[in-house]
Amino acid sequence: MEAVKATAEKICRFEVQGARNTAIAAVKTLQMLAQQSEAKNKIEFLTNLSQAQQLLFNTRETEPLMRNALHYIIDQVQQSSIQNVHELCTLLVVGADKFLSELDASREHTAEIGAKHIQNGITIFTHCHSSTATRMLTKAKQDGKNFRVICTETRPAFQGRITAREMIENGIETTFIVDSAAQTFIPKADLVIVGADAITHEGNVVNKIGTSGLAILAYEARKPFYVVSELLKFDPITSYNALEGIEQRNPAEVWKESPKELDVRNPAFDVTPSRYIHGLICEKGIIPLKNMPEIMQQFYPWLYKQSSPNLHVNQKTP
Ligand code: RUB
Repeated sequence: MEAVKATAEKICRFEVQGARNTAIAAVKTLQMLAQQSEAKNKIEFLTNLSQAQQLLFNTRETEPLMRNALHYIIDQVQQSSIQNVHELCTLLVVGADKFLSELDASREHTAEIGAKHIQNGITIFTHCHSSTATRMLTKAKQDGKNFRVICTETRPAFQGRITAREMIENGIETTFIVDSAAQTFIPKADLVIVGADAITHEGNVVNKIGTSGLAILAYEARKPFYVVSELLKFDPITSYNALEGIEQRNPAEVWKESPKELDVRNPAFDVTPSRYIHGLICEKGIIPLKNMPEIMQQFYPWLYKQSSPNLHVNQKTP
């Protein structure tokens, strides 16, 4: 369990950052746990997996991709008739590999779809660091498109710097701004593209704090606002009337030694209503967010058949 704790700490400290990287790190850690398992029988093996799952789930509240991935992989072991621990380990490792390669294929496909829609000469505004969004922009650049990017620094943890570095390393002309300059710069952009941490049954998108304000600014400036994300960021619990929880991070990230009397808040994410979003660029094409429930039922029906869909208890958004 030490390796699981180490991964959990890295996720909490942002050493692993972004929904996709978080899910990948969690899946790989579960694989490692299975490979090193000393469980004597299936019950013990499943108990170890479930303890690891809880530790990883507790790292970040707003990460349905990680929850969906671990549910999917553990459910396969749980539902199998195999009793031999060694064979169960193989089942888990193979299942996890398959999940990771499908996730990879889905990002590549998403990037191809999105890149086709980037026109020469445009300026794209983005926020925070989404590996899915940066992959799409890099793909467009590799396809020979010339465009500019404006990215926010993304307080308090400055993940926008990761985006800015990645963009210039790929030869994309990039302008870097403080978050509060968004209103000045969105009118200069042609479109806004952000990633997602969670997508709800209603088609609302949860992403890094500040995203919903950008969507409203884009709406006022009459600039299209797109989300680029794997469909598996969809959170099935939102189909059962639960709200997506919003991770509240340590206030010290905002102000290290703030006055004791001061109430410093640090919500990691906010919710952008689907009405501000022109479309979701995903592995199945560019889809209207209001169609999420039907699309998920069609392509990922297993999401609704998880053995423990209520493991994660949601809180109300702030
Ligand atoms: C990162 C963030 C990203 C999404 C999508 O927040 O909001 O836009 O996670 O990223 P944090 P990806 O830095 O708090 O994790 O496309 O890589 O899944």
